[in-house]
Amino acid sequence: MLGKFFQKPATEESDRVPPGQYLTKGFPVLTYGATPKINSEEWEFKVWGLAKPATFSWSDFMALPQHEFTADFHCVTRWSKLDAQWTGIKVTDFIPLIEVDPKAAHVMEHCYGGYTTNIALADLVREENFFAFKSFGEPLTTEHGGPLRLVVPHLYAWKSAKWINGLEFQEREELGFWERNGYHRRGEPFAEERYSTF
Ligand SMILES: Nc1nc2c(c(=O)[nH]1)N[C@H]1C(S)=C(S)[C@@H](COP(=O)(O)O)O[C@H]1N2
Ligand SMILES: [Mo]
Repeated sequence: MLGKFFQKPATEESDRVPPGQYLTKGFPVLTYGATPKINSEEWEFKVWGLAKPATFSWSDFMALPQHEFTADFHCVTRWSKLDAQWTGIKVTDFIPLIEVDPKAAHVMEHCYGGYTTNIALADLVREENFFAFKSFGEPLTTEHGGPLRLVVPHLYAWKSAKWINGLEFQEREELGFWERNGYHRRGEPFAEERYSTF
């Protein structure tokens, strides 16, 4: 019984829905632990590790080009939301502001509240990835990661860090919070990379 909130995909949408996922028209909130409350004046974003250490303010981010994005969103707990609407800044527009060591191949995403998730540098630096500060035209609510979150549409949504406040560049892969707790290190939904296999 899926109920009225979770539906099997219509045929025209089915190729966009990864195996084992159900569609939701709402936008569930999925947070482990407490929800950190940060206003944009005190908000800071840092890079470190195999990148020249640097700190960015809210106005540094807001000075970057802003775009509208439409992206499908797949949670490993089996809900998917198609066509989520966002306003944000492309990861590829942010990266030129920092100096990344050529040895860097992996990144740890860090967040207010202590959540972490790891991602390969090549999976992070993709044209379609963005830092979102609005959702459906409204400022991103705190529960959905406001003031700013990452969105990585091609991986399960646990890689889309809410309240993101830093990127730690690394040579070797380290595991983030869910990855240390049995989830897959990459998490590609069409390959159903849900759980770690070792
Ligand atoms: N900081 C932080 N980011 C997070 C999470 C979290 O618990 N803390 N949950 C992840 C998971 S499992 C999912 S599915 C999405 C959910 O985003 P939403 O709550 O906006 O739907 O955020 C991801 N980013
Ligand atoms: Mo999730």
